[in-house]
Amino acid sequence: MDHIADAQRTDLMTITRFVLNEQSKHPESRGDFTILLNHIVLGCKFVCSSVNKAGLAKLIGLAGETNVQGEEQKKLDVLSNEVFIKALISSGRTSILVSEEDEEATFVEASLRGKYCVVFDPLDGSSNIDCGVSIGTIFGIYMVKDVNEPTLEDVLQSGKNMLAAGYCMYGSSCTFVLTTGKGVNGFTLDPSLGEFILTHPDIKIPKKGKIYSVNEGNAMNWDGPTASYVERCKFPKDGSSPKSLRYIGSMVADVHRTLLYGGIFLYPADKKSPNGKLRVLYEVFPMSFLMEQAGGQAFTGKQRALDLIPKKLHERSPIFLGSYDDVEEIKALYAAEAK
Ligand code: FDP
Repeated sequence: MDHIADAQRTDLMTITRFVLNEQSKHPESRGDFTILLNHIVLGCKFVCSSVNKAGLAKLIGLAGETNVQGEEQKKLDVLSNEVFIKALISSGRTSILVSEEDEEATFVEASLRGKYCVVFDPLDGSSNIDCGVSIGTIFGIYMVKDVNEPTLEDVLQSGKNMLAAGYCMYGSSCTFVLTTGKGVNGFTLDPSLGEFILTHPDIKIPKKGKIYSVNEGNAMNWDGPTASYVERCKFPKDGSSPKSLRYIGSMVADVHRTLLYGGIFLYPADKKSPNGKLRVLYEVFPMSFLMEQAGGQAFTGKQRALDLIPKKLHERSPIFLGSYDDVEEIKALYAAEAK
């Protein structure tokens, strides 16, 4: 019998225990981050359960957009947004919230204010909901400068100032991936316990990967470096095997696979969308932070992604992220073009 493996199986490292362990290394800490994270985790569990029931709910409500009680059914992304906003405000640890669903930032009223700002996409990849493809929640956390006077500048900061970031993927299992700037750890929801358990400690992305991930339907509008890079993936010049193409079209799922298996995920600029599609604050930054913490890189086509300073809440940026060597290759192509 393998006693060590058995001990690990019965000694469950829940996400709360993991974060409390980290907190105990900082004697000055008052547990605010742990409380905030617990509220984010609660939101994720709610969305996970709603996503799992979505197909069924749709069947029950076949006659239209109403359920059996005759109530109008809220779309999942709207519902998820409401759940996160309420959970984050009630944590008493936030000052400003920026959600993909809301045009304006939410400023928390003074009596409930705390020192953190949270930027998030409550349900990313939502065009995939109806066909059962994995979707997810993405979030990033900043510290407010002055709790008495939060301003938009607290969230319009460079990505390298993020304190923590992560995502929760609602897929064949529900997986929560987190960085607090000291590596990346993955937790899987045990539905029978209702707890996220550490299943992927200290995730490191392979230095080079065998997969590229991009919407090739946009190829006719790509710029030179992106087009040459994808051509090289298919027809390598160094005698190596071509890369495989995998594109789900749901950022959390594509990035999760890239993190675990290696390779590169691209959402480049093109002639129709000169800034790409993905949003800086709650897609590009959190995923770039995770990639760097796992040993990979994230690049915009011009600079390190985390060096960007967004001017607007819902600003977009091209993004190339993944294995260190693969991103290095695309950086070289953009550098050569700039000469
Ligand atoms: P969606 O439109 O389904 O919400 O930013 C949103 C996003 O999905 C990402 O999750 C995904 O990576 C990307 O858009 C897919 O875009 P394309 O359909 O243009 O490939």
